[in-house]
Amino acid sequence: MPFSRREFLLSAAALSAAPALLAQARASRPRPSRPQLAWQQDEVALFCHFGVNTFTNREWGDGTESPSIFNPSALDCRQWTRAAKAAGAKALILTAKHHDGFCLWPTATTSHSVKSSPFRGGNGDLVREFIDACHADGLRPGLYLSPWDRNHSSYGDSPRYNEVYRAQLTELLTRYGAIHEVWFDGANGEGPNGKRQVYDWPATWALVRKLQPNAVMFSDAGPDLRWIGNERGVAGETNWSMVKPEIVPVPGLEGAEVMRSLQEGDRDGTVWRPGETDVSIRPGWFWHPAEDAKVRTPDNLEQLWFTSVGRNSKLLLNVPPTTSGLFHENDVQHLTAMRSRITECFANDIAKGAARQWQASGANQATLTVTLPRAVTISAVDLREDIANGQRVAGFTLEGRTSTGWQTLMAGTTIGHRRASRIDAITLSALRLRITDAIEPPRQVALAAFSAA
Ligand code: FUL
Repeated sequence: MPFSRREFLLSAAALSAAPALLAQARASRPRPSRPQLAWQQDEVALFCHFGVNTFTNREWGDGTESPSIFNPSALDCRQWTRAAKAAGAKALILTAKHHDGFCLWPTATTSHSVKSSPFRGGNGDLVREFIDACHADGLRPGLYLSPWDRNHSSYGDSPRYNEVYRAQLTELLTRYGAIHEVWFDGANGEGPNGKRQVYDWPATWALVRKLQPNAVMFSDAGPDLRWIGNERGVAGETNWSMVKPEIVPVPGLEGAEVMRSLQEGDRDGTVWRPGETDVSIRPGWFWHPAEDAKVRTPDNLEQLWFTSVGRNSKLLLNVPPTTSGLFHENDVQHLTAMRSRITECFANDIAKGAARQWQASGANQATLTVTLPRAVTISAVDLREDIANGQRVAGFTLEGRTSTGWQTLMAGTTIGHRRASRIDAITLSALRLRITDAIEPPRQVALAAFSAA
C-alpha cells in the first residue's frame, strides 16, 4: 500500500531523527567516573587483614577479645608498602575494623580499640601509620570497615548502630586525608538482642560521597565497584563492567542470578560497576603460623593475575601481617617473584610500531590486522579497549598468520580495560583481531603481542 503524504512526512521525520536517537542511546550507555577509571588503572592492590585475630590465630573473632592482646612487636607499615610496590601494586586496603569490632584507630565510638591496647602505650593509631606509609611510597590508601560488629553493644539495635557506624566512617573519612576506596563487606549477623541488624545503605553511601567524593565504594551492590562473586581470584571469562543494579540492590544476597551478575556483569547494564577480585595469598585472610608454608607460589599468583587483571578486573590480593606487624618473608618473596614474571611476560611487545589496519564493517563488527616486520614467536597477547568511552566488544576471535596460513589463537566475548592471555608459543608474521559482536560501534582496540621470555 502506498504511503499517504502524512505517513511519508512522519517516516521521513523519524528517519532524520534516527541519528539523534542513536546518539542519545549511546550517550546514555554507562561510562566510568574518573575515580572508577583510576581504580581500574591501578590493576593490582594489596589487602591487609590485621587485628585481634592476628593474635588469636582465628579468622573471625567473636568480639570478646581483650584489647590487651593487640601488641605487634615490630610494626612497620613501610615494610608493607615497600613490598606492595615491589609487587607492582598501586593501592593498599587495611581492615580498620573487622567483624570482631576492634578498631585500629582511636575512635570515640567505643573503647574497644588500640587506645585500650599496649600498642604504642595506648597512644597508637594504626590507621594513621598505614596511611602515612602509603603516602611515603606513593600508594593510594583504602579502608575496610566491617558493618558486622560483634562487639558493639548497639549492634542489632538497627537505628542506634547505624549511627555508630556512620560516626566511625566520619572519623575515618575526615581525619586522614584522601581515602581512595571504602570496602563494605557483606557479612551480617545477629546482635546481642538476638536481632539481625538492618543496615542503612543509602545513608551510608551518601555519607561517603559527601565526605570523600573521589573515593570508590565496594560492596556486592557497589555503588561503584562490585564483588566478583568468589574469593578464588577468578573473574568471569565474560566480564562486563556494567550491571543492572536491580539484580543486586543490597549486599549479602545469594542465588544463581546474583552470582552470575557479580561474575560477569551485564551486557545491557545501565550502571558502570566494574568487578574487583579479592583473594588471599594464603588459605586464610588473617595470619596463621601454620600457613607460612602454604603461601601461594609465584606460579599460582601469576595465574591469579591473568584471571583477574587479564579479564577486565582488578586484583585485590590479601597479604596478612604477622604478630610482629610485618609481612612474612615468604609472602614478600613470592609477591616479588610474581611481579618479575608479569614484567618479563610483557617486556617485549613485538607488535609495537607494526603496520595496523582497522576496518569497520557494519555497526558492530570490525577487523584489525597487524602485520609484523618479520615472523616472530609469540607467547602472550594483550588486548585493550579505551574504556573511558565505555566497554563495547561482545565477541572476538584472534588469529595469527603462520607459514601455512591463518590459525585461530583464541576466541572470547568481552575485552574491556585489558584482556591478557598466555598462549602456546607460535611463530607468526601477522595477527588479525576480528570483532564479531559489539554493543556500540567498536573503537580501535589496542593489540600487543609478546615474544617468549
Ligand atoms: C569476608 C569476611 O568474612 C572475611 O573475613 C574477609 O574479610 C573477606 C575479605 O570478606 O566476607
